Amino acid sequence: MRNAMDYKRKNVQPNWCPGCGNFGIDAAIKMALAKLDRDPNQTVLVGGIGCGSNLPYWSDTYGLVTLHGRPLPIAVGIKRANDALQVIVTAGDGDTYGIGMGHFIHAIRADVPIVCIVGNNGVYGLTKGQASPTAKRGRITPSTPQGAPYVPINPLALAMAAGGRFVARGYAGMVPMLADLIAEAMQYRGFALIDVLQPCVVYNKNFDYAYYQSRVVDARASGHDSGDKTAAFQLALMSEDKKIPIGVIYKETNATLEPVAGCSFIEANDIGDMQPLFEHYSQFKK
Ligand SMILES: Cc1ncc(C[n+]2csc(CCOP(=O)(O)OP(=O)(O)O)c2C)c(N)n1
Ligand SMILES: [Mg+2]
Repeated sequence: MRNAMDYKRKNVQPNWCPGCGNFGIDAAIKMALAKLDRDPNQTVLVGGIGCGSNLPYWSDTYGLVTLHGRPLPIAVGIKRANDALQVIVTAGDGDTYGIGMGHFIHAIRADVPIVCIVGNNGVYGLTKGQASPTAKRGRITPSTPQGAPYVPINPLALAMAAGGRFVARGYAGMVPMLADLIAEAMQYRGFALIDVLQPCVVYNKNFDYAYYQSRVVDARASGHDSGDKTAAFQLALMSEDKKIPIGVIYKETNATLEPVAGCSFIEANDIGDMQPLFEHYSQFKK
């Protein structure tokens, strides 16, 4: 059996600020991989650009740090090419819900079995604290000196509205629980979103560990039925001022829906399948 340290890349240390919530996410991913004894050679972490997106650098698995907003289509491509791989996206809220929003919606619709872990810190951490799409309205940041003017994105409600079948919220300050959540997502045969409350102790000081610690509530332990989509929407739409439900919010268990994993086009190495296409293209040759 492997342990979490086996997935840590040797001789490199994360460049995150002391106290960054990404340390908790990083530890939880490695604990989840160990819990399921995943082979590092069959595991691919894919990041975009940002602090959370750098996570593949510190991991002794396969990994890519790609382009801002683009880890999802790349991860979907990897999984379609080789369904045996455990593919995990680690990216920020700016990356996923801002520049990558179109990909987010369509990756959910594609329902390819990958795990998408989003570090939701309310800011663009790497570029020094501008408001992200989840920033509360009125928040003063370097890019919003008069207060963030837009309505914040609700990632969980949005994911369910797009057809998401595994929609969860984690908290970076409760690592063993987050590890269990990630392990559950890793075993799900469909696209799995885990939006993680991730304190950025440098650029979003009001939303620190103390803030979340006093508000997070384990949804299932409090009686939530994660198979009930209406109840799940109610939790997702709940005001977060006093209580914030965490854990699996919605999980569709309808086994009749077979996700689209693997891609017959790539598997088709028999030229016979491709013949009509080649013939069609050959008429455009010079
Ligand atoms: C196309 C493009 N636009 C903008 C940037 C600059 N940039 C780098 S990281 C980043 C935001 C990162 O925020 P988030 O995804 O929330 O990650 P965090 O650093 O908070 O973990 C931006 C705007 C970029 N690298 N590429
Ligand atoms: Mg961010």
